[in-house]
Amino acid sequence: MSTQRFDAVVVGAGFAGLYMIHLLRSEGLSVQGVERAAGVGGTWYWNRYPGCRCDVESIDYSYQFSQALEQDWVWTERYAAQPEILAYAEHVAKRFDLLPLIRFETSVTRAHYDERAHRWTVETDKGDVFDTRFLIMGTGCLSAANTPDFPGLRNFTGRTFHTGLWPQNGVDFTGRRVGIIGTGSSAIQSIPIIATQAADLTVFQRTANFSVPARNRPVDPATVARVKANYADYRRRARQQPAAFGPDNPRNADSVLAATPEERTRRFEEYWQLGGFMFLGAFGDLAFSEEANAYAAEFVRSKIRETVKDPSTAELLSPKGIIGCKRLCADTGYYETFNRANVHLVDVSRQPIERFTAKGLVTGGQEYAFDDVVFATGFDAMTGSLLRIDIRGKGGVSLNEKWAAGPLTYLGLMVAGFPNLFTMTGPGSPSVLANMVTGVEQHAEYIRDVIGWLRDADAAAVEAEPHAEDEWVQAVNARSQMTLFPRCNSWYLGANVPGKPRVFMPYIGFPDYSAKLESVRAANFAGFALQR
Ligand code: N01
Repeated sequence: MSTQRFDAVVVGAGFAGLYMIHLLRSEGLSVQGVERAAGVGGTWYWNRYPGCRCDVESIDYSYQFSQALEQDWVWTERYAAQPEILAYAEHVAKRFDLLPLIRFETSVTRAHYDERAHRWTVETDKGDVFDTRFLIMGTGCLSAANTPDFPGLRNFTGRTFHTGLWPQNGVDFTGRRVGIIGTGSSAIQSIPIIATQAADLTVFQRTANFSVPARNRPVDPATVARVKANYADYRRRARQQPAAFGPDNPRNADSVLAATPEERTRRFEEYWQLGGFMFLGAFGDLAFSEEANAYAAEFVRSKIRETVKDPSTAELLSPKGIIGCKRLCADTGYYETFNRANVHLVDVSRQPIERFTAKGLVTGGQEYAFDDVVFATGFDAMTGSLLRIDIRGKGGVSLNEKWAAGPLTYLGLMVAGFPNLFTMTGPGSPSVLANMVTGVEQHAEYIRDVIGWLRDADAAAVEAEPHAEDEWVQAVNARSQMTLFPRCNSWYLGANVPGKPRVFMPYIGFPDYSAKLESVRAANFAGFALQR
């Protein structure tokens, strides 16, 4: 196949890739999008498991670059479900005529930088070879599915599914014996629904997770009308929030430690009723002090004990650690599901899953037989989707080598030694700790501006300066140390993937990050070096 030349190749057609393609084309660049899936939507294309929905409210979880789009699109639920978000991504792709620019069912396998030409050679599994000046990775933070390497898995004769790679046409569990491994967000959303279909559902739990009721409901037309009447102001206020959403959500700054027991309970109850992440806004010190956090954790445990009838199951479902350290889950009827006679909970914290057999799996010396096993075992987060591609920068150094001890980036956007390569919502940016749609829009616009700066200067390439990268990595780390985030084995730290370096990857605090981007811009893109 002959080599095709472009100004930019954008990898991924999720929310990040779609907007990046749109912006670069508007700037007059020739752009080729490449997407592994058969359609757009990224995470919302692949995660089709029952109950899948967003934990950021739909009023926030949408693009803000087009006022017409913002006004026209109508969400039906407070927390949009996967089919609706996928329909939105498809609508955007059609409305802005992006589909002709994307090659679907195609995965990028290699990307090597030619230092003399200042260009990337990009190869795909379909045999394409693209010669491009800019390479922009919109490959997602939670798109490399993680299936543990269980011995004997290949011997299992039943069906297996991963929540993050769910079959296009859904799965019928009617009358079947189903096992599910994991109790993260994906499991907590899917378990209540699978339980209503399956003859029997067994949940294998290694670590109990904190979950709060989502309190999902149809959108309130009055709220939507109020927000849409001045969406720009709503968005501006949202960007000032730590996670870039929910500007109208009540948040308290006062300390739980200063409250009386009655005040504490009243406040926690009030925030429990609001639903979702808002619970953690009940007091200002929950993310910073273990002593403060323990009160919130105990409140949730008391709710679990109230809800789950069998005391030993309730005890097993009660998380021991810091609430909000692993990502808080938002559910619809999760704990209630364990009151069903056809649902069983198996603790694999002390006796791990040993192996699979033809009939099922073995733990604690006991074999459990299944027709279907669901892996709700998460993702190789933030770096996995980048490192599975053979990316080589200057001197033939691979990204895998460069990141052997953990990801190194400047602003989560560029990597020293890898000119003209951009990582959208990369490690070192707020990414998964903020509204992802707002994060990708911010990055797409910033990348466009860095490229514009390069073109105005008639330069050949732009690269992060090593000292700027070092300082930024330290800043990201120092920030995380001010919080409780590093104190548990979360995927934010890579702790869920055996052998992955333990480094806290996202930058905490969207407003400070935005201020940093703007100060870098004002200083003529300090920390980025042009090459001629
Ligand atoms: O994955 P997870 P997820 N044996 O990594 C267990 C987003 N998301 O797909 O905690 C037994 O959270 C593992 O146990 P442990 C959201 O950001 C959002 O659920 O490591 N168990 C854990 O229980 C979320 O945080 C939404 O001990 C094993 C589970 O598998 C992120 O995606 C919905 C195991 C993995 O949980 C990831 O969520 C869904 C083993 N060998 C997802 N290996 C919403 O918007 C792993 N586990 C609401």
